[in-house]
Amino acid sequence: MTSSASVCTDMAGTIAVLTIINPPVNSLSANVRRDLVAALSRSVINGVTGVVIAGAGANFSAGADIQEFTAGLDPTAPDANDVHAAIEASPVPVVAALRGAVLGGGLELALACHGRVADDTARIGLPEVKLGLLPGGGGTQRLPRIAKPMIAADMIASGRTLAAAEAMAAGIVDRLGPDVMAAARELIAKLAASGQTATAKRPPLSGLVEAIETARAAIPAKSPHADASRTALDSMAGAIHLPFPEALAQERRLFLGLMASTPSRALRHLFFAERAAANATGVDKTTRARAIETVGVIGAGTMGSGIAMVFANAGFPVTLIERDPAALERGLKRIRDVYDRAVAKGDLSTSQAQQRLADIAGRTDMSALSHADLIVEAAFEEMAVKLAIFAELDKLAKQGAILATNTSALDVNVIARSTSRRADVVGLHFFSPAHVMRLLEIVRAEATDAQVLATVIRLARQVGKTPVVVGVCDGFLANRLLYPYLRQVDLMLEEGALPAQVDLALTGFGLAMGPCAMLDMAGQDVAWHVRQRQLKDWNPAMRYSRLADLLVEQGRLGSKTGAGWYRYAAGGRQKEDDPAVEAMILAESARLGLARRAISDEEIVRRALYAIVNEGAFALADGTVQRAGDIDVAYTQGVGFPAARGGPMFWADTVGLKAIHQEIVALHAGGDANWTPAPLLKALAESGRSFGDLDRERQGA
Ligand code: T1G
Repeated sequence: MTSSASVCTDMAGTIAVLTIINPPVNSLSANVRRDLVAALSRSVINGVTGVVIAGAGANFSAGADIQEFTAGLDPTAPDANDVHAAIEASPVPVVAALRGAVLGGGLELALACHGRVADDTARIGLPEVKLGLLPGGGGTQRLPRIAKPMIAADMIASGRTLAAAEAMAAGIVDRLGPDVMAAARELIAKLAASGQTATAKRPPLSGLVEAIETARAAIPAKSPHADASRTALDSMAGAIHLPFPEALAQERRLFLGLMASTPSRALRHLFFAERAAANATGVDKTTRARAIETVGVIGAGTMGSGIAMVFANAGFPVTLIERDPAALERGLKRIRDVYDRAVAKGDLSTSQAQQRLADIAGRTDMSALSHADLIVEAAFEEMAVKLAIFAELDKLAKQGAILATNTSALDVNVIARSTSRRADVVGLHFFSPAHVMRLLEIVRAEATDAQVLATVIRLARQVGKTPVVVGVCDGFLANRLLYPYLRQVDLMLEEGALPAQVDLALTGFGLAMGPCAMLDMAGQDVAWHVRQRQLKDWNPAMRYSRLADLLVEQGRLGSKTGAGWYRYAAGGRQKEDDPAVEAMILAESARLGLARRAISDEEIVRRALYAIVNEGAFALADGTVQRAGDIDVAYTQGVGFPAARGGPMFWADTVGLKAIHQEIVALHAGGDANWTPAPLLKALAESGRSFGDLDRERQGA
């Protein structure tokens, strides 16, 4: 065995086995590319009869080292195309042995080999578009020469991953079997006998034109990576019109163009921010987690029934508690309806739905939770109700059980202090609908134990949620930053805008839903309760609009009552402008003596989003949130902020904190304390630093 830093060479008879060693996912960094080319040429010089390329550990390779793109590519190292050309020039067969992740540049490396074998752990795909990129190492040229065109075009445009058997059926994998090394040796023998063909020398498979058009038509208009998908297909079309070397050069140009684009920088930022968000102070990979096998959920309302499905969908037995049989039956029916719809849409098989339903046991007696490892309280959003439940849980829950509350704004410290096991209490704030929204705010109370945090962070990922750890404050993170955002919306309605204009301006910017439609969907009464609580110690220097309160006083609670900022046809979700609301707004402007003025969409976007950014800076300063990246993950996964803009804090960095701070100072000069500039924003702006710089500084600290 000979070994260089990241590739070790073993001999199996006359076959050289080159193993990539670059934990945790064998990304193809500059060193790996350099060492692969060296090991390959050394093997050929030594007269081997074949070469197997494999990955150390569970994965073949997760592709190019994404960090390199941000840090800047190393011009001295062979690039991916150089590595692939060396493989294709090999006088002896080169076979890739695939296990685990075979993604992006990892698959491109395998496609440049003369053959591919895999076991059933292999997950095979070109997910580059999800990073706002395209396969820049020959993937758009070699895949259509190997795989069925429809599948090839769909893989490249959607970024979806295939299981090993699917990849075999698509023609990507030549052999499937538990022992990839044995299969690789057999394939090398066969290729040595029949002669190997470089993938680049093969013609693209027929039907590619239609396949590309079909994939192009299937690109969702609102996809955060729609541009990258279209560009990837443009590059793929090169396989039809251009000789391989020219098509490869075109692919490279298009790749570099995307790499420099804001959407790709934003999506790469979110890739790492999502992983960083799972790291909380005092908790790391060595922190021991508690075993969670059984889960209890208290309350079968909209949130409780959704949370029960989150855990049942991940295979946990769930006990769902309600105060009486009728309420329990309503909750169980809500769950059955969701699964029935999923079966009807083909998202779930009947047996899967039945299994999940069987995993949810409804009870009306809390003592049924005495064996649960985790109990999530999702009862009515009132402190007295929550304290009564936690008092009972304190008595009946087993020692070491984690007691979680799904409150969206109440003080988790107060709830924890009401028990004798404060260290076991944590907030788990799911977003509605809980079984759909990926964001999970993990609210760390003053006494929450590190083990409890480590447990729920890992559990969140296990049930398909993205954890963001936040501190206790009014509204935690996502809602806290929404409050000033919604205040600006109401104030702009007083000054001259109308609900439809505000929503169109922000959906035009890329938000999944405008604030007026969002509050109508969530319920105007929910936000009203929050405002009533906040008004108890309101700072009179902050302008307050009572417009949304007027809606509630008129019983316009949103789509559930058929009217809010908009009116909704009978029971429907289809909204339409309501002249009654316009009249109410104009009357309020007149009552305030405000001369209504034209407000541009740009002003709407700036004021609404600067309010979020400013409050985000306050939250970063007071420790509610550790990283600006956490805010970006929370807003792109929980509040519908466009991922292609990277989240509010990343977006603010693209605008420039100096300009934002200057505008906030100007707005504040108007006398409204809503625009009190965050000192942290001021400091960053004056020192020419960004939120990204702040995160890097804090990570390095
Ligand atoms: N580059 C750099 N770091 C990577 C990485 C990569 N490609 N993939 C993962 N990591 C880090 C990640 O940040 C984390 O670090 C650790 O590895 C474990 O990852 C030319 C342009 C493989 C399915 O898009 O989808 O090839 O937080 O927590 O849940 O055409 O990682 O521990 O410090 O996600 O088990 C295309 C990206 C690249 C695949 C494993 N490839 N990776 O999931 O672990 S672009 C991808 C994943 C490209 C070429 C182009 C997942 C995974 P840390 P993890 P996991």
